[in-house]
Amino acid sequence: MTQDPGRAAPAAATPPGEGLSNEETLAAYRVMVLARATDERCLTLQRQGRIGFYVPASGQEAAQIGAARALHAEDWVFPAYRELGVALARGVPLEALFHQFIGNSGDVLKGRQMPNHYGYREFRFVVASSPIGTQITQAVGAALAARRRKDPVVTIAFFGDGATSSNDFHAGLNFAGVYRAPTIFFCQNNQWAISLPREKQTHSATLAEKANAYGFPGVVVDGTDLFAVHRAVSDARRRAASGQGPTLIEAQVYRFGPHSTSDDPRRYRADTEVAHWKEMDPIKRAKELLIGAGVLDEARDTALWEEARAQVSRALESAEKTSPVEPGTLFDDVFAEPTPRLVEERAEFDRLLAEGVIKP
Ligand SMILES: Cc1ncc(C[n+]2csc(CCOP(=O)(O)OP(=O)(O)O)c2C)c(N)n1
Repeated sequence: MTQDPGRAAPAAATPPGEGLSNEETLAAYRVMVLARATDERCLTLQRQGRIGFYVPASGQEAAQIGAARALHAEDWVFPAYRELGVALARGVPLEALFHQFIGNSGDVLKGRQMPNHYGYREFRFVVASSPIGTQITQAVGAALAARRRKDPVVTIAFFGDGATSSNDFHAGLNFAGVYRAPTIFFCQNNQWAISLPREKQTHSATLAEKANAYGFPGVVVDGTDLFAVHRAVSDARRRAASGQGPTLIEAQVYRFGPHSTSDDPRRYRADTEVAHWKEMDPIKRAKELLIGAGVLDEARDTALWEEARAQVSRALESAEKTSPVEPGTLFDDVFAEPTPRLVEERAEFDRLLAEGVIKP
């Protein structure tokens, strides 16, 4: 395992064939393109007022999809709010995501979560946490609980560079080290925590080296290289599943867009820095490798992008046609058996609805 200090160098990407077959690589590339197409569309949709809030992941596709494809179906993902690529790679349908972005009656979370904070039990993708780092301790707890039940599950926590300064990072990694939890800590160091640069986050040379303090390996990986990420997560999964304990992976990436639809990154970072990292655009790198391996050409690539954009449009259209959440569902799933107070509130709510005081 390597520990390269500093930022990712634009080294030649690992060639296909190492860990991922050409077919698997093409499948991963399709998901990368779908994630990027979704991102591009959603930023516009938020500006048009058609969705309320969005957190883009452009630039982080290789890290997310490379990691997700190294996991097994039984593993549990504990994401932050920027893991679109992971959700898509786990098989979450795009329609389901758009239902959540809009918060309509097709949303399994019934429109109760902040947009972009989705979760899907059947894909073992836990609802994203907004408070930074809380998913780290949850992933460790779930891994330890699974081990007690003799359930061969590995958990993975996704988080950013900023989360390494959180209390939960320390508590989670310390517990995981002591109890050898079958957990992978996957840090996407995208160089910025909103407007705070990596240099001001910590004086550690790398984020991966923080694992030394907890007694398990820390690995730096070029997060723009799909194959390198896939290999690092496969190794970490093997370690976790065989009882050797956790691994911290620092995938060095860059967030191409804003932190969310609520900020303007031009106010805090230089265009030259963005341009530098765009030379290592993970989608461009994967495409070049696939063309080199003879499994993709420009015409197929264009068709693939068109299909991805059409898929986004179809998912959006279906979500926009879906009815809003029934206001009365607000009282569902609160308690297994509604309490007397809740029953009273619901009756009052229904009365106000009938009188037209509350508009559906
Ligand atoms: C405990 C807590 N403190 C502060 C915030 C406000 N906040 C939201 S996102 C964010 C930056 C997180 O950066 P990082 O962990 O690097 O992840 P990234 O957004 O870059 O993916 C902050 C400070 C929060 N959500 N939770």
